Amino acid sequence: MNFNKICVLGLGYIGLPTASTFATHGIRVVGVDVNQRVVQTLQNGEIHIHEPGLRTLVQAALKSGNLTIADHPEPADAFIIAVPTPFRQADDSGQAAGTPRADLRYVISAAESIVPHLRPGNLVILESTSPPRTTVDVVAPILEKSGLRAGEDFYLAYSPERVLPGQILRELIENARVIGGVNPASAQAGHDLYRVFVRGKILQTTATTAEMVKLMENTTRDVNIAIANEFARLAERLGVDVWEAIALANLHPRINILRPGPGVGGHCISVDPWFLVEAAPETARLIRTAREVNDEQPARVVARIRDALGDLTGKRVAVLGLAYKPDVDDLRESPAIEVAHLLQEAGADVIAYEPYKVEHAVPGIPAAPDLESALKGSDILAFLVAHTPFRELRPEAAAALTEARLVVDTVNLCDPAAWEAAGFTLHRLGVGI
Ligand code: SAJ
Repeated sequence: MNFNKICVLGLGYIGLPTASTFATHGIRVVGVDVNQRVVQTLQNGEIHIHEPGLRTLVQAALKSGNLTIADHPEPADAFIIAVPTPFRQADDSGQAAGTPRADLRYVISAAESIVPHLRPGNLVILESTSPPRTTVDVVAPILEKSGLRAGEDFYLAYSPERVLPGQILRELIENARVIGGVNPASAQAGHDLYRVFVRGKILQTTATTAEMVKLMENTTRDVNIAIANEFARLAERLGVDVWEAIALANLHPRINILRPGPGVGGHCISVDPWFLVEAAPETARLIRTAREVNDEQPARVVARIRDALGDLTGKRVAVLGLAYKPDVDDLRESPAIEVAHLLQEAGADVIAYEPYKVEHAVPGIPAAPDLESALKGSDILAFLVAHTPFRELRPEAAAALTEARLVVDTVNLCDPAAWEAAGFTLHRLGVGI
């Protein structure tokens, strides 16, 4: 199949790089977003999200004339839906109390907006991470309101995005891509579209398998992080240094234990496993427990800070790092922010320093303009993200900036001997005494 023009609905972390990459590969692309601010920002040649290399790519795509930005779809050969699928707590849906459910309203309204433009022979691809069966049970019936039949009159497929924030542009092109069609012809049409720029393998399967693949990937990572966090708790109980134990265990050729930490953040791994729990709560028991273990980590970090400091009332805590993982500026679903809020609830006076987003503007969390202002007057330093600037901080330099001599290290970035030699007492997550 040949594609001259495509419409990408949703210009976020996935839609914008995808739209721009198609455009720089010679396809005419209409990038659609319902948010007027996003539309205007892009029309002015600016971008609203941070990702290395994205600004240059978007500007090249706009300059080529192949990428245009609009607030509604128009007729095209293919439509790609890349809108968010957040999750919300259960309501009266009959799910066990507290089981978050996928919120499909953006997927539904994007599919509805395509209906008036859908023509025989078109291809529609859903990329948003979704509960299994969404493509066949939710998206197909909406598109069929056009009078056309999915798989017969138009092609319909699911293709998960698997790119790592911070490396999106490279991984978009190089990663293997899974395309699941509602029938083989739809998977083939999806293959033909992504072949335009994907250099990795393109593997064809069914739509529901492709949905499941994506959820299994992120769930596996979540469960693996949960076991690392559980090992850290056991190590604290048993008087073991979990970091040393993990390093030794990982010498085994078939073992790769991940890193414990203050919790699992970001908009994917902390969300996607719930889509499997939602699909079969009575079956997805391990998955639910792993989610709960990881979600408890921020409270455990606060408990460690309390162990070090005693009553937190009025104590000044330098929260070092707010991003959801090292060396990114993305604060979405960040466990570090939850730690900051829990500290405040316990009466602490929190000052946060995020080197990649100095003016972070998280409501209620005061931002230090630099490390010096964060450290000055603090009673304790809490390292919550293993950012490179923190890794490179020399303990003598830190000691010169603050009277505080207590450090809580939740990400194993402090060399214990060096920090202790500089006069600090170190409390390390996952290290028992
Ligand atoms: N984390 C740990 N310990 C570890 C590894 C990670 O606590 O050993 C934490 C991080 O600090 C962070 C969270 O887990 O808070 C998630 O970070 P991540 O780097 O594991 O993953 P994401 O969310 O940035 O990207 C993931 C990737 N999925 C997998 O690696 C299976 C990416 O390929 C997906 O495209 C992305 O989710 C997504 O959009 O679904």
